[in-house]
Amino acid sequence: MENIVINKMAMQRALTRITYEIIEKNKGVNNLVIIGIKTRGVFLAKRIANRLEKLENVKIPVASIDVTNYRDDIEHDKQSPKKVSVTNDNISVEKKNVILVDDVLYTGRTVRAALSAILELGRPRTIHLAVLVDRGHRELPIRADFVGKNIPSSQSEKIRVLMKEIDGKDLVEIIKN
Ligand code: 3GP
Ligand code: 5GP
Ligand code: MG
Repeated sequence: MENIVINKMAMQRALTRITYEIIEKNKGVNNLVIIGIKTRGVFLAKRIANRLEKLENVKIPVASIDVTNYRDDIEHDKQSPKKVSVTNDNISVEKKNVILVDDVLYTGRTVRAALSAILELGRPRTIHLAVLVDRGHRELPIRADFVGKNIPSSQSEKIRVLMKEIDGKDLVEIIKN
């Protein structure tokens, strides 16, 4: 059974609200850097950056991060040492206000891994977390600062996030097994 929990308009509104919340929390957009967690977190990061740029008339640096190799719950091949891949090599997080963006927040292990990776790049002034969906079930003391929608879920359910950039449409649905 499938059930739409965020439609196209709701996704747009949630991202617009989060954009304003980011401006308010940071008292502007100075020294802001946005880092999206692959895959869909990167598209969300770009959409937020576009909105910020339109509102504040400044260029916002966006990077993407792949933290698969940093997760503590995935067995790692000894041959491939833990490695962060940040796509925008020119990005500097030193003394910056970093906004980390992901689509779904669940156990918190992905975010924990992303935090480690970012802190290895430098020492940001702040790191805040923005997610489109918080589905609960945290296993670590991690919370989001900006949330599109809280969707309490059972562990057997899955949240399917579709984004126009790769899926052809904007939609979030809850899939009950
Ligand atoms: P994403 O890379 O855009 O976040 O992990 C690969 C994809 O599988 C993810 O896309 C995510 O949407 C989807 N997915 C669904 N359930 C899970 C889950 O429990 N864990 C992870 N890591 N991904 C999930
Ligand atoms: P966590 O590390 O917090 O358990 O999970 C966060 C990551 O796992 C997110 O980046 C997301 O891709 C993925 N994830 C976990 N549960 C779900 C889910 O129900 N739906 C989707 N789309 N992704 C999930
Ligand atoms: Mg994700």
